[in-house]
Amino acid sequence: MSDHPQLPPGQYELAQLPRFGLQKFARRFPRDVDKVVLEVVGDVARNVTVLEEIHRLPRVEQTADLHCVTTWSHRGLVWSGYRFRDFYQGIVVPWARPAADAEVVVLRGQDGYASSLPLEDLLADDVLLADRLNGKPLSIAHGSPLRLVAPAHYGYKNTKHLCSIEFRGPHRPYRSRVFPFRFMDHPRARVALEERGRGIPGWLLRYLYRPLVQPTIREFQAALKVHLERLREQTRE
Ligand SMILES: Nc1nc2c(c(=O)[nH]1)N[C@H]1C(S)=C(S)[C@@H](COP(=O)(O)O)O[C@H]1N2
Ligand SMILES: [Mo]
Repeated sequence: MSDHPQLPPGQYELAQLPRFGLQKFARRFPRDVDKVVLEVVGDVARNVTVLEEIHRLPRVEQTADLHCVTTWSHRGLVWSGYRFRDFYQGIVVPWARPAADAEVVVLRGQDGYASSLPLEDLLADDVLLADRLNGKPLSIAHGSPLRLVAPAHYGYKNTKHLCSIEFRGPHRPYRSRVFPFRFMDHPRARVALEERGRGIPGWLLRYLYRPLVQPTIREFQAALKVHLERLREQTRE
C-alpha cells in the first residue's frame, strides 16, 4: 500500500468507488431519491425550498478524484450537475438573501449526515451540486438525488442525499454533532494541505484511519444490499 506519487500526501488508490461514510450512517438511507427538495435556511432573510428550479441552472460536467480522509482515493469520476456558485448567485442570493456575515454553510443529507464548509470554499470553480455520475443518474450508494462535490476537500465535506443548506454568521459558530470526536471535523479539510482533522497532524491520522477502510466498506456494502432487497420487495407488493 505505497503512496501513489500522483496522489495527494498519504493517499492510496482504490480501483472501485465504494459506498462510504461514518459507520453510524451505514444503515441510514434517503427517502426521496428521485427529485431534489433542498431547503435553504439559517441566517437568511427568507427560508426557501428549492425544487425543480435547480434544473434551470447551466449544467456542467467535471472529472475529479475523490479523496477520503481515511486515506483511500478513487480517480477520474465524471460528475454532472450545477456549479454551487451558480446555485448561490442564481437562486440563494435573490430568493433567500443570506446575511452579509453568513460565512459558514452547513450541508445536511437525508440520512442525518451533515458537514460544513466556509462559503468562500463553496464558491470555487470546481464545487458542484451533482445529480449524475459517470453518465448515469446518481445511485443511492453515491448520493441520490443530489450531492456536493468539492474535490479539493476530503470526502467527508461532500454531503450525499443533500436536503438542506444552512447559512451561519459568526454569532452562531457551528459545532458538528455528527462526528463522534471534535478532532474529526476540520473546518476546511483541504486535501493538498492534508487537513485531515482539527488539532492533530494529518500524517498522524493516516495511521489511525487506514485500518478502518476495509471494515467500513464491507459494512456499507452489506447494509446497501439489505436496503436494495427491501426496496425490491416493496415494489413487488
Ligand atoms: N449523507 C452522507 N454523505 C456523506 C457521507 C455519509 O455517510 N452520508 N459520508 C462522507 C464520506 S466520509 C465520504 S468519503 C464520501 C464517500 O462518497 P461515496 O460513498 O460516493 O464513495 O461521502 C461523504 N458524504
Ligand atoms: Mo470519508
